Amino acid sequence: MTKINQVPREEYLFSGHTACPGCSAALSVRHLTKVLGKDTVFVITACCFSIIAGPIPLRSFDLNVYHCPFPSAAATGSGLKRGLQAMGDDKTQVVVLAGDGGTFDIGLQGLSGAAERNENIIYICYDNEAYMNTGMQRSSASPYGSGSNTTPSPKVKENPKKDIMKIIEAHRIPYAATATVAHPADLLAKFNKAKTIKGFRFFHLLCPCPPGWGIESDETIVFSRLAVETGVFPLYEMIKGEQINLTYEPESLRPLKDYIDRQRRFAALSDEEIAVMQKEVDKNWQALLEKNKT
Ligand SMILES: Cc1ncc(C[n+]2csc(CCOP(=O)(O)OP(=O)(O)O)c2C)c(N)n1
Ligand code: SF4
Repeated sequence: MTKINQVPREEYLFSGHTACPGCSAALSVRHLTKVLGKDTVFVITACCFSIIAGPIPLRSFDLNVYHCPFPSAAATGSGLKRGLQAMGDDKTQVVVLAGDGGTFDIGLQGLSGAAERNENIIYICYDNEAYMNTGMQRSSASPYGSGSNTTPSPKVKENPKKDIMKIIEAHRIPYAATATVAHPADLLAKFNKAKTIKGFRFFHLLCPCPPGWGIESDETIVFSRLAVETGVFPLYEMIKGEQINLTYEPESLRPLKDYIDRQRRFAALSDEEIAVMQKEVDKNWQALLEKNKT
């Protein structure tokens, strides 16, 4: 299933859930549930999805959801999967769903442990590049130059974004991939592939967030696409931490400014600072092209 008209019609994330209008994280996970189907249980750490899933007795997922403390998501998912297997259930997919705060920062140790043990779970990091649920504080996934409530303009974030895929690469897990909802066929193909693989599988989903990024609610797809077209967020998959396959390659990269402009979080950036960022994007893109095996 790689064509958008082949997406299953079943819905496992009901409309009327409490994500903000235009939330690309909710849309990505809606696609994921359609691919994985009913034999799925989500482990959700504190993040926007704790709210989107709904407080008991309300629910927006037609799937089992297990809420866990912030740092323990990957460990909780691992235990749940092993428990299911001990009961003879091999088919239920255990999916950890965590934001960038829960992944890059607070859950990194548990994530590394589960990846190193090659636990048989899928870990989804939806990266909106800040702690959005608690009012937009910077995380280690926030890009250099971005404003947030803890890095208010004009003293915006001075450190570069942590490269989570390089950390994952070091664990040599069976499958890891980047994806965005702007390329739904690519996203679905990767979810489908992950479904057929055993062991630890990791997804890094870039998820533009209208209130956090200062964009309109109908622009999340636009900015997802611009992130890919400018080389800020390349689409690729990684097999066993060795083989890297670019799954989409723009004919030529668009200037970074096209992506930066119109996002309120970057409003304080000067042209000189954008030029520094452009150099970094170009360097990372070249390094990826050299590793690309397709
Ligand atoms: C150990 C711990 N520290 C802090 C919090 C408060 N908290 C709840 S949600 C959240 C932000 C989560 O950010 P992220 O993981 O990026 O997900 P997002 O909110 O962006 O969806 C924080 C800090 C908590 N629940 N537990
Ligand atoms: S704050 Fe951002 S990530 Fe959270 S629900 Fe709203 S749009 Fe989605």
